[in-house]
Amino acid sequence: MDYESVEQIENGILLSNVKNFELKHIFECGQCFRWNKTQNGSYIGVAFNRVIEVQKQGEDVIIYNTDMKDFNLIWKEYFDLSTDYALIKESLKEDPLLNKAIDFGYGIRILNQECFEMIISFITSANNRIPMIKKCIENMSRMWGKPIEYNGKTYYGFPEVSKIAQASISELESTGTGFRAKYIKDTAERIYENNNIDYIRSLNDDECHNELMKFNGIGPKVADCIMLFSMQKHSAFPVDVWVKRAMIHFYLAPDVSLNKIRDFGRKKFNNLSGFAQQYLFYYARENNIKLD
Ligand code: 8HG
Repeated sequence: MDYESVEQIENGILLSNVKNFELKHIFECGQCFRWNKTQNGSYIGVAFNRVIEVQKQGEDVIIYNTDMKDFNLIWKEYFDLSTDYALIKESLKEDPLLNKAIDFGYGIRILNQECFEMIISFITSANNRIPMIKKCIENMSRMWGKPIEYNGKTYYGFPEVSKIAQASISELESTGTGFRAKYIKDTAERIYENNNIDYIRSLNDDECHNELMKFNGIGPKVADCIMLFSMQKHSAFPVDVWVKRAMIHFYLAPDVSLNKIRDFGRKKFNNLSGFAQQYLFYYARENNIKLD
């Protein structure tokens, strides 16, 4: 467990002596799209139809606008607080090449986010840039999500499956998703009809990956992101251009297809592949590494 104790405070909860928890690393490592930094250095985000604000004070973490009930029900798992990241890092650091990436993003934690939201978010992510993906998701939430007030501002929860399934393609396009609008609608319709996310999640990693790829707009990379960020499947190794560059940079892996790099990474890191991928993605993107 990566914190010592938790207590209720006036407008939230306080976690003391939290280890392996850096706000910038967690919220800016590419895994989430609904978190924004405030002027005082805290981050405000929307998840599970709630708005929370997270702040670090020394080794303590304060989560505002919540209570012990929601902490135990939602946030403890959302922030993956029962996982000992020191163990994961120690094990991954046996590989000396990953050291540099881990030292750089030492406070990363994999967030356990909502499946449907991740499915739609990562369909939106295909050939897209993170600031644009964030805008699309914000627009969808504004159009079909539940309004939530916090500190005089209105935020919006991520829409229910039915809302996106029933939206028109042109409405979906108007959120900025472009050619992905029809995939989003089709996938939401199928999930609405079959109600099969829990089933897909219950499958083993390889079967889950195959099943996700049956949806329109979900290829190997998008399926891996969904599995890693919302289904706790840690053998997932999503390879985008940044991870590809990092793998070539660190491992002198040959410049081959994304699928070959995926196989190479999964063999190397096994059930810690997803974590390794996140340290690599963050390192490569923040340092803008290029191949020479
Ligand atoms: O966390 C991520 N890992 C990987 N491998 N790819 C990601 C993550 N987050 C994210 O948005 N992407 C994709 O990378 C979306 C987009 O295609 C690109 C942004 O640099």
